[in-house]
Amino acid sequence: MQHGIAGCAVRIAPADGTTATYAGPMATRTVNGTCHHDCPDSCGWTVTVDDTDATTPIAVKLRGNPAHPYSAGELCPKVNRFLDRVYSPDRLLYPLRRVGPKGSGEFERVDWDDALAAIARNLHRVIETYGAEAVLPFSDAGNQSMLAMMGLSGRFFGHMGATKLIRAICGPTVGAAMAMTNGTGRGLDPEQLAHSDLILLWGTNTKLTNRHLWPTIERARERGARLVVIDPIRTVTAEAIDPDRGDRFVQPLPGTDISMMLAMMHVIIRDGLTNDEWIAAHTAGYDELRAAVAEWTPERASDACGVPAAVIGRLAHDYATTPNAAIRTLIGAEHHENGAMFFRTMACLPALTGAWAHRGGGIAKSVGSYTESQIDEARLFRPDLDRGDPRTLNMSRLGEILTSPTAGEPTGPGIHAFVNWNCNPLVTVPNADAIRRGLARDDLYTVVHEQFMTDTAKYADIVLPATTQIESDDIVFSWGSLWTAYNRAAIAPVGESCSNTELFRRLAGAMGYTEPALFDDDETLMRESLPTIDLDELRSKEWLRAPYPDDGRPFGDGEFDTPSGRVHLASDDLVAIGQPRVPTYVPPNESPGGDPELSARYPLQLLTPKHHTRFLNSGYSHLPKHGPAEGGPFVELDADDARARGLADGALARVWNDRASLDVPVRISGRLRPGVVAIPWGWWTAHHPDGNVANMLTNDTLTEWGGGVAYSDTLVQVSAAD
Ligand SMILES: Nc1nc2c(c(=O)[nH]1)N[C@H]1C(S)=C(S)[C@@H](COP(=O)(O)OP(=O)(O)OC[C@H]3O[C@@H](n4cnc5c(=O)[nH]c(N)nc54)[C@H](O)[C@@H]3O)O[C@H]1N2
Ligand SMILES: Nc1nc2c(c(=O)[nH]1)N[C@H]1C(S)=C(S)[C@@H](COP(=O)(O)OP(=O)(O)OC[C@H]3O[C@@H](n4cnc5c(=O)[nH]c(N)nc54)[C@H](O)[C@@H]3O)O[C@H]1N2
Ligand code: SF4
Ligand SMILES: [Mo]
Repeated sequence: MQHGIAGCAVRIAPADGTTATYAGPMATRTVNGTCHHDCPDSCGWTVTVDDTDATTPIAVKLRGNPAHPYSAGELCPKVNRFLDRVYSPDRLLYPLRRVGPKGSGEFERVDWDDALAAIARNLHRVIETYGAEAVLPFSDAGNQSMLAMMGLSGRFFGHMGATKLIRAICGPTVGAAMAMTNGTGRGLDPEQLAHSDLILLWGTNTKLTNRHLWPTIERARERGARLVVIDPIRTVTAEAIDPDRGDRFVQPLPGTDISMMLAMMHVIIRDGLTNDEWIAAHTAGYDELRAAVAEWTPERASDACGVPAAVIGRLAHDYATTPNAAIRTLIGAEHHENGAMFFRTMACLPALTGAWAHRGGGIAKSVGSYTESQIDEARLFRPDLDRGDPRTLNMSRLGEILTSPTAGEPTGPGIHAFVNWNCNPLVTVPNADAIRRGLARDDLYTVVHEQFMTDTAKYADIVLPATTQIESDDIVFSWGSLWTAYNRAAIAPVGESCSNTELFRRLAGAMGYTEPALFDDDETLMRESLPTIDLDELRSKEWLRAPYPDDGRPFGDGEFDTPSGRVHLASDDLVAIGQPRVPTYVPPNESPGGDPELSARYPLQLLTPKHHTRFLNSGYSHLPKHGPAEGGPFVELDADDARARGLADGALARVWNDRASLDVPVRISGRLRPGVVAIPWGWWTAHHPDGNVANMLTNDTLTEWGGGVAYSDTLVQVSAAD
């Protein structure tokens, strides 16, 4: 943290709507922090704070911190306006009690003591009537800092004996999938892509979702590296390729890539491009894999994935003849019924060519497996405090959990209390119309801790105000780079808001709990949970790099984390969970290759991707400098699909399936294959004329293993809206 005095004249509108004026020079200081968003970049920022009124320091500027080792001074169009969020007139500043029907948004202000007493009374009532498993804690990575995401909530609900939530809507499946092949989810540090000669951006939209990695890719390109983007959408990242330099865009149909990977392996083996020495020394099950891919000619794969056989053949050759070829992947491809097999199969590719032996070769995914491994989970979560062995329920099945008459049966009682923070499920979780019906239940007691009156919060009995990242200290473990960074609070909590850890201390007190570990302060939590990180050093240096091999190669010695130390091209662990030993392509059930009857009724595959540069998930569409600037939601169609339905550009279309329907204007584009449509995700009910959202259409089937969810396997029909 730097201190300084600056004589600038800045005007800001304080939260109460009054205009502050300054008679003289402001007394300002700067405070460094780290972005908390669920984004791989975890950028460093600097907040300028005006201390003129010593009782209420005000943040007047927030900019990228040029000294940050990864983001190097740049933020993004979401967070460049972060102070508009902090001081938004719509920010929740006080506890609220619902006075109108659920969903109406009618609330009245109450004080914290009354709010906490009401919550404790109702949670005790539910626990006494149905048992503690009738309480469902529900959160995700709205703030992915350590304290905000992992501090105290686990202890609080564990001590209560509440149902445990499987939070796997984003990321865990990728790691669980790769582990079936390599014994670990570890991979390349993405910054190693700078050393690669061929980079496959496979199911990731780097320029939009991971923008601070782009300079690394550009460095590789300056050295002559070629780029291949593999995505069912011609994204902004796909637009960045240069075919004249040998770059390529490959456009499979959603959920079909495994067939293409199998065919690539077929070609690599058929054409003698394998690294036989490396295979013999470091893999197990090669013969079985070879037999499995023998039938997967590029022609057969082409029928499944829509990519011409010649393109698959060329891709296989380019990949196998570039020793240090790198695959960069992130989350997008996980969201299919075969999302785990996608990554398990992908992990076989570098094993056939020995790419891991070369600097810049291998697979780069989330690096959370390096950074977050520095957290001692037993010390942070304290499972020793857990009461009993409560059931687990998967967050992606929330609609079903809240609406089935015996929600949660047969393993426990229905859900009667819902405590939600760090997540806006009505907009972000699939099959959201069922969630809405569930949240509307009169017999469900709902508490939401939020910064804004979200679609979900409108269904709460009590809404509690949450701080933003500049209002409390925390530590951010990046999953896009190896840097772990400190976040220093720049200002005091705005209004009566409180941080997530403070929320759970208050709730524990209100519940009458006496276990001391439920009341640990933030300093204790940070000091005790990080055995390999010196907190004072982290604070003074501001960021520390997670341990990673000096030569850049995570498996340079060819030793993997499987029991045999080898890459498992065939895997007994998969058999143990009812999956095939070798990579296998099964089309998603909700896809044209899956259920013919369903796809006859709903012939179009719907993607609902992250699309807008000014949005981060569901968190910005409601803000005046974000939503209106992005122009509103739409459904994107190929020209032939639109013409076949008599839909002109801009016409209002109805997109529907058995789950829900959504009215949205048509945008005809050349970015999609025929048969694939896309609706950008992140808009709220208020942004749609029919009061629905994109996730009301999406599929909540889980991935084969790893607990992920298949919202990108959604079939719909589109027609003109009446
Ligand atoms: N259709 C479709 N659905 C998707 C996706 C998609 O691409 N398409 N992506 C999926 C993915 S990858 C993810 S990660 C999820 C994200 O889903 P969510 O986790 O719901 O996403 P966010 O919008 O990032 O954050 C949710 C809320 O957290 C609040 N928040 C921020 N900081 C704090 C805090 O410190 N305390 C509290 N209490 N609240 C805070 C914000 O105000 C915001 O309303 O959505 C998934 N759903
Ligand atoms: N601007 C912006 N940035 C963000 C976010 C945001 O909302 N807005 N969200 C943040 C979050 S929570 C996350 S998890 C990351 C996600 O980062 P990414 O994983 O890079 O992003 P996604 O858009 O989820 O998915 C990437 C691509 O996968 C493609 N895809 C879908 N299905 C398939 C398939 O079957 N095969 C192939 N090859 N590709 C497929 C989609 O079309 C999409 O272009 O982004 C983060 N960054
Ligand atoms: S949302 Fe992502 S890109 Fe934007 S400032 Fe935060 S970490 Fe950086
Ligand atoms: Mo995510």
